[in-house]
Amino acid sequence: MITLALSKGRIFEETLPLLAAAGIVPNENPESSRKLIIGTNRDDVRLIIIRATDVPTYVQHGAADMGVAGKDVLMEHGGDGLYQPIDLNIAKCRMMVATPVGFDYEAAVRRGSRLRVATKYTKTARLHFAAKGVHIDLIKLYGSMELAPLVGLSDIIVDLVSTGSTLKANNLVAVETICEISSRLVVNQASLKLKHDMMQPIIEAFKGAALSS
Ligand code: PRT
Ligand code: MG
Repeated sequence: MITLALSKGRIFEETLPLLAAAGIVPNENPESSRKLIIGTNRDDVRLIIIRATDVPTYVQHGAADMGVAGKDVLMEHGGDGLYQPIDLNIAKCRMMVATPVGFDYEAAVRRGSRLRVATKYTKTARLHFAAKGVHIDLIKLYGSMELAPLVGLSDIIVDLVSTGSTLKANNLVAVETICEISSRLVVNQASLKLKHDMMQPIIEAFKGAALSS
């Protein structure tokens, strides 16, 4: 049995065509089903539906043989015990620094001001500002980072941006790109050795579909 870990929403939706390329069709839609384990048209493949940030943990411990997770999630997790074979080119966005409109970020950085940064991505933010030599106070949040500067919790935020409409709606502006983000297929190393013959064709199909998309 091969267990593939996915999260609901955009990761599930954008992985569907890749699954199809591997001949795998889920029996249910996780948006409407409350089941956490979803069967597929193949007796030897099942899906588990978990929070995006939990995908690397399940794969690392072998509770899932493979999974799809954003590079943002993988950078925070660290990726121990994970084999990261393929950039799937899905769920694309950017990790960015954003500030309230009118905040002079460049000047603040030049002055060496101590910036208060609100983010879910503390490891990524710490590395980014350390590399720039900017002193920061990190404020860890679990969501809606865009609110923090509006109510004085932070000066700036580090968050994912795709269309930019969330920033715009909250009178914020992106001032710096930290990195480009897409989702990756991560694989448990022990599983890959033990179940190589079952897993390799799925990996190859994902690779082919990702390249042609
Ligand atoms: O939502 P939940 O708290 O359950 O978990 P999650 O946010 O980690 O999961 P989900 O499904 O929202 O995101 C899964 C993955 O999709 C992330 O790990 C990213 O790799 C990727 N992805 C791609 C995004 C976005 N685009 C994105 N725009 N994840 C989140 N966003 C959010 C962003 O944080 C911001 O709040 O959307 C908002 C901005 O969108 P725009 O279009 O207004 O710029
Ligand atoms: Mg989300």
